[in-house]
Amino acid sequence: MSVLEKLSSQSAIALEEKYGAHNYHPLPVVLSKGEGVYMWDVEGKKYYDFLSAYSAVNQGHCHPRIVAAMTRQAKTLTLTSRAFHNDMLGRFEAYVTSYFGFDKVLPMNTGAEAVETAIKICRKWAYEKKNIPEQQAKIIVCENNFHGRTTTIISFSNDADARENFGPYTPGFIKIPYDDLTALEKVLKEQEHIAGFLVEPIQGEAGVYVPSEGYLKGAKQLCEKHQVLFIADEIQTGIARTGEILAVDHEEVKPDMLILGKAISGGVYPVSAVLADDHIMEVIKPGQHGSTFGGNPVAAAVAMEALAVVKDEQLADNAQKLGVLFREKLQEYIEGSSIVSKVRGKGLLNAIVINDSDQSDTAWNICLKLKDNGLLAKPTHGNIIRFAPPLVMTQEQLLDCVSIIINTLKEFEV
Ligand code: IF1
Repeated sequence: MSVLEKLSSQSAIALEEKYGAHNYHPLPVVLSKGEGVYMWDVEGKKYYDFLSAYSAVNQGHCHPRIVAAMTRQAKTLTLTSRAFHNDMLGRFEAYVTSYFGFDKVLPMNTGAEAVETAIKICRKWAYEKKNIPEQQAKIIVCENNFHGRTTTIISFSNDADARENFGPYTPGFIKIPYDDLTALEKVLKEQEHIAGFLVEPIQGEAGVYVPSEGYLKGAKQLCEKHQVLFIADEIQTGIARTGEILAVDHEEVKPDMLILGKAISGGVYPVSAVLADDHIMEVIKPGQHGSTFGGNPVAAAVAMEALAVVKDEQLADNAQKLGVLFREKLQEYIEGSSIVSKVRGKGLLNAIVINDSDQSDTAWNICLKLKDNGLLAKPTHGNIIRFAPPLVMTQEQLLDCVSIIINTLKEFEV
C-alpha cells in the first residue's frame, strides 16, 4: 500500500494494531489535519482539540508563524551536530535565557531527556559544589510524579505500569508526598547528602493536582535553607498553560533549574531545554553531556518563533481568563450533577473527576461520547478527564465547548 493513499480510520487503526508495538491505548479516532483549536479525522469530521498533545500545542495546531520558521530553516540547514557551531543556536540561547531570566540553557529534544539532563547536572553540582561524597547524592521527588519514561526516571515513579519489570532501578531518589511541606522539611533535616528537589508545579498525570497556595514558595525556601537545588519540571505546566508563562510565576518562585519541553516548540518539533544560572551550569564541561539533535538549527528557529507567538498573542492572559470561565461554568453544572464530583485546575490545565470508582470505564465512555459530539479529550487515572485546549481559543469557542461537554455529561447522569 502506498503511504500516500488515503486511509479509512478503520484501516489506519488496523495497520497500527498489526505493525506497531502496543504501548498505547488511543481513543479510536484517526486525525489527519489540524488548524488552531481544531483537528479533522480522515473522514473529514471536525473536532475541538481538548488535549493539545498533552499541552505541547499551546499555540494551536500548525501555527503559520511557527510552521514558516520551521520550513524556512529546514530549507537552509537542518543539522550539524554539536561538533560544529551553527548560526541559529546562539541566537536561540540568547533569546530563551532572556525570556526566562537565566544565565544559561542546555538544549535537548524530548522532555525525558531534559529531566535526565537536570538530574545529571544536579548530581554533578552536588559533588563539585556541595562536596557531597562520591555516589551519595540524593534527589527528593514526589509521590505520583510523572517526569518521563527513561529507566532512571521510572525508577522513582510509583505507577505500576510505568515501572514493573523494567528494573533494576536507579538508586538515589527519595519519595515524599506531594503538596506536603512538613514531609519535605523532615527529609531535608534528617537525611544527609540531599542534592535537589524535583517537582511538577501542578501534577498533570496524577490528575491535574494543584498544590496548596504557598507550597512552591515554601518548598523553594526550604531548599535554599538546606542548600538544595529546587528543580521545576514545567514540561507540561510551562509556556502559558496555567495562565502565567510558568506555573511557578503564580508564586513568584525562581527555580534553580527549570525544565521545559512540549510547547516550547508549539508541538511542531521535539525541543526541550534545561535552564540554570552560571554557578550551576558551569559544572558541565565539554564531553560530559549532549545529544546529536539537541540545539539543532531547526529546533532553534522553531522554539524562538513558538515562544515569540506566546508573548505576541498574549496566550498566558487568555489561558487565565478562559480558565476562570471554564471552571465557573463547569462548577455551576456540577452543583446539580451526580456524574461529576469536581472540577479543578489552573489556567487552561483542568480536569473533572467522574463520580465513579477509578476502575470503572465511565470516563472512557464519556470521552468516546465527547468524540462523537466533536470534542477530543482523554481520561487519566481511570476516573479523571483532563481538559487542556490550545491557548489560542476564543471565548466564543470555549463556550461552545462547554455546551458540548455539559450536554455530553447529561447523557450519563443517572
Ligand atoms: C506520553 C502523561 C502528560 C510530563 C512531565 C516530563 C515528561 C512529561 C511533567 C516527559 C510527559 C506526556 C508524555 C505522554 C503523555 C504525557 C502525560 F500522561 F503521561 F503524564 F502530559 F500528563 N515531565 N508527559 O508531563 O516528556 O519525554 O514525553 O517529551 O505519551 O507518555 P516526553
